[in-house]
Amino acid sequence: MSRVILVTGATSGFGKECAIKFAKNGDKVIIAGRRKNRLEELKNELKDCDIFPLSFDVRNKEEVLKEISSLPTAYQNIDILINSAGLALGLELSPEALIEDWEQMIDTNIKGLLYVTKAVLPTMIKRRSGYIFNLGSIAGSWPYLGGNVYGATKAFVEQFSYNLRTDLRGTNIRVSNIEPGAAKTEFSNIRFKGEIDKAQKVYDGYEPLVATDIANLIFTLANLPSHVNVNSLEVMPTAQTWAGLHIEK
Ligand code: NDP
Ligand code: 8X3
Repeated sequence: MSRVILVTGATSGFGKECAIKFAKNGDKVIIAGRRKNRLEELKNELKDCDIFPLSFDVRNKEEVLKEISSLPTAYQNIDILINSAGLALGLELSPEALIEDWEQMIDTNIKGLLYVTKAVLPTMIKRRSGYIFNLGSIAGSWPYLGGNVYGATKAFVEQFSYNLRTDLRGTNIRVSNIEPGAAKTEFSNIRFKGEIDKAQKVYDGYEPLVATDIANLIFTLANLPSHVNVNSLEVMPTAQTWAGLHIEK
């Protein structure tokens, strides 16, 4: 039976590939993002699929609640929420990092994810069914130079995912925190604010993850029997491993 999927961050990267994967499977997909032109392009690309574009900025609480609560009837019963909207800004060490970048990451990765989740929960609870995928990151568990607030926002996403799952016991709603490592999307273009050469260097010399890797994993988890909950899934390119513990001498 076709499910209703809400994907935030559907204009690029993981979110976009999740939207494509579920839509081609015959699910109804609500694609969300700020860039309306990208949403329209994706709708056209998937013209044989059931797609509903919904443009909002996850940082705008009123807009999030208004847009999600006024969905047409056919899209109201959201079965799966994929919280992919998010970003890293800058890779400066804490003393040099811009406070405005920190604020934007907190507002998007933490508060935005909370607003969307809060908007979707009541119907899931009423229907005693649902699946929430949060895009955490390896950065939420493993510090790296310049990761500072980005990593901290993803640590929040991890703990919130576990706590949400705990609060939702008895509701049949599943929650998974997906924690990818280096994946070649527009992520680094955004982090380095359009400095494309710098962004490209992040992925030079090895085979990074790509967005379809993560979309395929999310799709697989979404199709597991409903009594199975994968709490977290850490995924890295084979070429990437944990850093050694550095001692400054
Ligand atoms: P992309 O930059 O390719 O996509 C980010 C998406 O987030 C875009 O669709 C963008 O849409 C959306 N977005 C950003 N800010 C807002 C906002 N204020 N309101 C609504 N939508 C917003 O990056 P990825 O696909 O790689 O990243 C997706 C998620 O995965 C993020 O949470 C990221 O932190 C996480 N992640 C990424 C990894 C990577 O290496 N790529 C690894 C681990 C986790 P628009 O601009 O149109 O609004
Ligand atoms: C993105 C992964 O390692 O670039 O969340 O921070 S990393």
